[in-house]
Amino acid sequence: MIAPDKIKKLAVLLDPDDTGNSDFEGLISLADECRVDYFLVGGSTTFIKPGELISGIKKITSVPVYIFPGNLLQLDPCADGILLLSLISGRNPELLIGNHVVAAPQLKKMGVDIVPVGYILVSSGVRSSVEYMSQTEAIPAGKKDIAVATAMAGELLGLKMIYLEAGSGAEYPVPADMIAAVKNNTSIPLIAGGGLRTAADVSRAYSAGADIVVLGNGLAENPALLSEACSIRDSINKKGPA
Ligand code: 1GP
Repeated sequence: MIAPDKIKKLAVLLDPDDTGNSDFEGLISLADECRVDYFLVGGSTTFIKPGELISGIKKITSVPVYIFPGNLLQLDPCADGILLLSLISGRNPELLIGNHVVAAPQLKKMGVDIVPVGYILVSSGVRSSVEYMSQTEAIPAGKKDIAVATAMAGELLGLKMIYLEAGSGAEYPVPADMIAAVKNNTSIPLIAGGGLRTAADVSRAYSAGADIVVLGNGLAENPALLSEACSIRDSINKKGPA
Protein backbone atom coordinates (compact mmCIF):
# COMPACT_ATOMS: atom_id res chain seq x y z
CA MET A 1 0.00 0.00 0.00
CA ILE A 2 0.72 3.61 -0.15
CA ALA A 3 4.22 3.74 -1.54
CA PRO A 4 6.02 6.99 -0.75
CA ASP A 5 5.66 7.99 -4.40
CA LYS A 6 4.76 11.65 -3.84
CA ILE A 7 1.36 11.06 -5.43
CA LYS A 8 -1.55 12.43 -3.41
CA LYS A 9 -4.18 9.84 -2.64
CA LEU A 10 -7.77 9.79 -1.46
CA ALA A 11 -9.41 7.23 0.80
CA VAL A 12 -13.09 6.78 1.63
CA LEU A 13 -13.96 5.47 5.08
CA LEU A 14 -17.04 3.26 5.38
CA ASP A 15 -18.35 2.08 8.72
CA PRO A 16 -20.07 -1.35 8.63
CA ASP A 17 -22.49 -0.10 11.29
CA ASP A 18 -23.90 2.42 8.79
CA THR A 19 -24.56 -0.14 6.03
CA GLY A 20 -28.33 -0.06 6.55
CA ASN A 21 -28.56 3.73 6.84
CA SER A 22 -26.56 4.98 3.90
CA ASP A 23 -26.51 4.54 0.13
CA PHE A 24 -23.20 2.71 0.24
CA GLU A 25 -23.69 1.12 -3.19
CA GLY A 26 -24.10 4.53 -4.82
CA LEU A 27 -21.10 5.87 -2.93
CA ILE A 28 -18.92 2.88 -3.85
CA SER A 29 -19.86 3.20 -7.54
CA LEU A 30 -19.11 6.91 -7.48
CA ALA A 31 -15.79 6.24 -5.75
CA ASP A 32 -14.98 3.71 -8.46
CA GLU A 33 -15.80 6.24 -11.22
CA CYS A 34 -13.68 8.92 -9.51
CA ARG A 35 -10.79 6.46 -9.10
CA VAL A 36 -10.57 6.77 -5.33
CA ASP A 37 -7.33 5.12 -4.17
CA TYR A 38 -8.51 3.13 -1.15
CA PHE A 39 -11.51 2.18 0.91
CA LEU A 40 -11.00 2.04 4.65
CA VAL A 41 -13.50 -0.08 6.54
CA GLY A 42 -14.02 0.13 10.29
CA GLY A 43 -14.09 2.68 13.07
CA SER A 44 -13.78 3.19 16.79
CA THR A 45 -17.49 2.67 17.45
CA THR A 46 -18.01 -0.16 14.96
CA PHE A 47 -19.76 -3.19 16.40
CA ILE A 48 -20.59 -5.13 13.20
CA LYS A 49 -17.96 -7.39 11.63
CA PRO A 50 -16.70 -5.95 8.33
CA GLY A 51 -16.78 -9.08 6.10
CA GLU A 52 -20.14 -8.45 4.44
CA LEU A 53 -19.35 -4.83 3.63
CA ILE A 54 -15.91 -5.74 2.24
CA SER A 55 -17.46 -8.41 -0.02
CA GLY A 56 -20.08 -5.86 -1.13
CA ILE A 57 -17.35 -3.35 -2.05
CA LYS A 58 -15.44 -6.02 -3.96
CA LYS A 59 -18.50 -6.85 -6.07
CA ILE A 60 -18.59 -3.27 -7.34
CA THR A 61 -14.98 -2.16 -7.62
CA SER A 62 -11.34 -3.26 -7.63
CA VAL A 63 -10.29 -0.31 -5.42
CA PRO A 64 -8.22 -1.86 -2.60
CA VAL A 65 -9.93 -2.23 0.78
CA TYR A 66 -7.98 -1.76 4.00
CA ILE A 67 -9.38 -2.49 7.43
CA PHE A 68 -9.20 0.48 9.79
CA PRO A 69 -9.74 -1.44 13.01
CA GLY A 70 -11.32 0.11 16.05
CA ASN A 71 -11.15 -3.19 17.90
CA LEU A 72 -10.10 -6.83 17.57
CA LEU A 73 -13.49 -7.90 16.16
CA GLN A 74 -12.77 -6.06 12.95
CA LEU A 75 -10.09 -8.32 11.45
CA ASP A 76 -11.16 -10.04 8.23
CA PRO A 77 -9.15 -11.89 5.58
CA CYS A 78 -11.37 -10.64 2.71
CA ALA A 79 -9.62 -7.26 2.88
CA ASP A 80 -6.55 -6.42 0.84
CA GLY A 81 -4.80 -5.14 3.90
CA ILE A 82 -5.02 -3.72 7.37
CA LEU A 83 -3.80 -0.52 8.95
CA LEU A 84 -2.12 -1.90 12.05
CA LEU A 85 -2.77 1.11 14.22
CA SER A 86 -0.72 1.93 17.26
CA LEU A 87 -2.36 4.80 19.14
CA ILE A 88 0.87 6.63 19.86
CA SER A 89 -0.74 9.86 21.10
CA GLY A 90 -2.25 7.87 23.96
CA ARG A 91 -0.88 5.89 26.85
CA ASN A 92 -3.27 2.95 26.77
CA PRO A 93 -0.98 -0.10 26.67
CA GLU A 94 -3.64 -2.26 24.99
CA LEU A 95 -3.70 0.09 22.00
CA LEU A 96 0.06 0.48 21.90
CA ILE A 97 0.94 -3.24 22.01
CA GLY A 98 -1.60 -5.39 23.91
CA ASN A 99 -4.14 -5.90 21.13
CA HIS A 100 -1.33 -6.39 18.64
CA VAL A 101 -0.01 -9.33 20.67
CA VAL A 102 -3.47 -10.90 20.72
CA ALA A 103 -3.96 -10.34 16.98
CA ALA A 104 -0.47 -11.17 15.70
CA PRO A 105 -0.93 -14.94 15.08
CA GLN A 106 -4.18 -14.27 13.16
CA LEU A 107 -2.63 -11.38 11.24
CA LYS A 108 0.29 -13.56 10.12
CA LYS A 109 -2.15 -16.20 8.87
CA MET A 110 -4.34 -13.70 7.02
CA GLY A 111 -1.63 -13.07 4.45
CA VAL A 112 -2.85 -9.54 3.70
CA ASP A 113 -0.83 -6.33 3.39
CA ILE A 114 -0.11 -5.12 6.92
CA VAL A 115 0.79 -1.46 7.29
CA PRO A 116 2.09 -0.39 10.72
CA VAL A 117 0.63 3.07 11.35
CA GLY A 118 1.29 5.57 14.12
CA TYR A 119 -2.18 6.87 14.93
CA ILE A 120 -2.17 10.34 16.46
CA LEU A 121 -5.38 11.72 17.84
CA VAL A 122 -5.74 15.50 17.88
CA SER A 123 -8.41 17.29 19.91
CA SER A 124 -11.05 19.13 17.94
CA GLY A 125 -12.56 20.84 20.96
CA VAL A 126 -15.22 18.27 21.85
CA ARG A 127 -14.29 14.88 23.32
CA SER A 128 -14.48 12.46 20.38
CA SER A 129 -15.85 8.90 20.28
CA VAL A 130 -12.36 7.58 19.64
CA GLU A 131 -11.03 9.37 22.73
CA TYR A 132 -13.77 7.82 24.82
CA MET A 133 -13.54 4.35 23.30
CA SER A 134 -9.75 4.29 23.49
CA GLN A 135 -9.65 5.82 26.96
CA THR A 136 -6.87 8.11 25.81
CA GLU A 137 -6.41 11.84 25.71
CA ALA A 138 -5.98 13.64 22.39
CA ILE A 139 -3.14 16.07 21.74
CA PRO A 140 -4.50 19.64 21.99
CA ALA A 141 -4.93 21.19 18.53
CA GLY A 142 -2.61 24.08 19.44
CA LYS A 143 0.29 21.85 20.55
CA LYS A 144 1.92 21.08 17.24
CA ASP A 145 5.32 20.54 18.89
CA ILE A 146 3.84 17.56 20.79
CA ALA A 147 2.31 16.17 17.58
CA VAL A 148 5.67 16.52 15.82
CA ALA A 149 7.61 14.80 18.62
CA THR A 150 5.01 12.01 18.71
CA ALA A 151 5.22 11.49 14.95
CA MET A 152 9.03 11.55 15.09
CA ALA A 153 8.96 8.88 17.80
CA GLY A 154 6.63 6.77 15.65
CA GLU A 155 8.97 7.04 12.69
CA LEU A 156 12.02 6.20 14.84
CA LEU A 157 10.20 3.12 16.14
CA GLY A 158 9.83 1.93 12.55
CA LEU A 159 6.16 2.68 11.89
CA LYS A 160 5.53 3.11 8.18
CA MET A 161 2.91 5.85 8.17
CA ILE A 162 1.45 8.52 10.44
CA TYR A 163 -2.32 9.11 10.67
CA LEU A 164 -3.21 12.55 12.03
CA GLU A 165 -6.79 12.15 13.20
CA ALA A 166 -9.31 14.69 14.50
CA GLY A 167 -11.89 11.94 15.08
CA SER A 168 -14.86 10.86 13.02
CA GLY A 169 -17.30 13.74 12.52
CA ALA A 170 -14.95 16.14 14.32
CA GLU A 171 -16.11 19.72 14.56
CA TYR A 172 -12.74 20.96 13.23
CA PRO A 173 -10.16 19.07 11.18
CA VAL A 174 -6.52 18.82 12.27
CA PRO A 175 -5.09 22.36 11.84
CA ALA A 176 -3.09 22.87 8.63
CA ASP A 177 -0.07 24.17 10.54
CA MET A 178 0.06 20.94 12.55
CA ILE A 179 -0.16 18.82 9.37
CA ALA A 180 2.65 20.91 7.85
CA ALA A 181 4.84 20.67 10.95
CA VAL A 182 4.49 16.87 11.12
CA LYS A 183 5.14 16.54 7.38
CA ASN A 184 8.25 18.74 7.56
CA ASN A 185 9.74 16.75 10.41
CA THR A 186 9.13 13.18 9.26
CA SER A 187 9.74 11.30 6.04
CA ILE A 188 7.04 8.64 6.09
CA PRO A 189 3.67 9.09 4.34
CA LEU A 190 1.12 11.17 6.22
CA ILE A 191 -2.63 10.49 6.38
CA ALA A 192 -5.04 13.21 7.52
CA GLY A 193 -8.66 12.63 8.45
CA GLY A 194 -11.53 13.60 10.67
CA GLY A 195 -13.96 16.47 10.17
CA LEU A 196 -13.12 17.20 6.51
CA ARG A 197 -16.41 18.45 5.05
CA THR A 198 -15.64 20.82 2.20
CA ALA A 199 -13.44 21.03 -0.88
CA ALA A 200 -11.52 23.80 0.90
CA ASP A 201 -10.82 21.44 3.84
CA VAL A 202 -9.47 18.80 1.44
CA SER A 203 -7.37 21.30 -0.47
CA ARG A 204 -5.95 22.70 2.77
CA ALA A 205 -4.99 19.22 4.05
CA TYR A 206 -3.19 18.32 0.81
CA SER A 207 -1.45 21.70 0.57
CA ALA A 208 -0.27 21.39 4.18
CA GLY A 209 1.41 18.07 3.32
CA ALA A 210 -1.08 15.22 3.72
CA ASP A 211 -0.24 12.40 1.32
CA ILE A 212 -3.58 10.68 1.87
CA VAL A 213 -6.82 12.42 2.79
CA VAL A 214 -9.62 10.36 4.37
CA LEU A 215 -13.28 11.27 3.92
CA GLY A 216 -16.07 9.67 5.92
CA ASN A 217 -19.01 11.57 7.44
CA GLY A 218 -18.49 14.50 5.08
CA LEU A 219 -19.63 12.30 2.18
CA ALA A 220 -22.87 11.32 3.88
CA GLU A 221 -23.61 15.02 4.42
CA ASN A 222 -22.49 16.07 0.92
CA PRO A 223 -21.86 13.28 -1.66
CA ALA A 224 -20.65 15.85 -4.24
CA LEU A 225 -17.57 16.28 -2.03
CA LEU A 226 -16.21 13.02 -3.42
CA SER A 227 -15.79 14.16 -7.01
CA GLU A 228 -14.58 17.58 -5.83
CA ALA A 229 -11.92 15.91 -3.67
CA CYS A 230 -10.84 13.67 -6.55
CA SER A 231 -10.49 16.70 -8.83
CA ILE A 232 -8.35 18.46 -6.23
CA ARG A 233 -6.15 15.34 -5.87
CA ASP A 234 -5.82 15.01 -9.65
CA SER A 235 -4.98 18.62 -10.24
CA ILE A 236 -2.24 18.58 -7.55
CA ASN A 237 -0.82 15.34 -8.99
CA LYS A 238 -0.85 16.81 -12.50
CA LYS A 239 1.27 19.75 -11.34
CA GLY A 240 3.76 17.33 -9.72
CA PRO A 241 5.58 17.62 -6.38
CA ALA A 242 6.04 21.18 -5.08
C1 1GP B 1 -12.28 9.00 11.03
O1 1GP B 1 -10.56 10.12 9.83
C2 1GP B 1 -11.73 9.40 9.71
O2 1GP B 1 -11.48 8.09 11.67
C3 1GP B 1 -12.77 10.12 8.89
O3 1GP B 1 -13.41 11.11 9.66
O4 1GP B 1 -15.82 10.68 9.27
O5 1GP B 1 -15.03 12.91 10.08
O6 1GP B 1 -14.57 12.18 7.73
P1 1GP B 1 -14.79 11.74 9.16
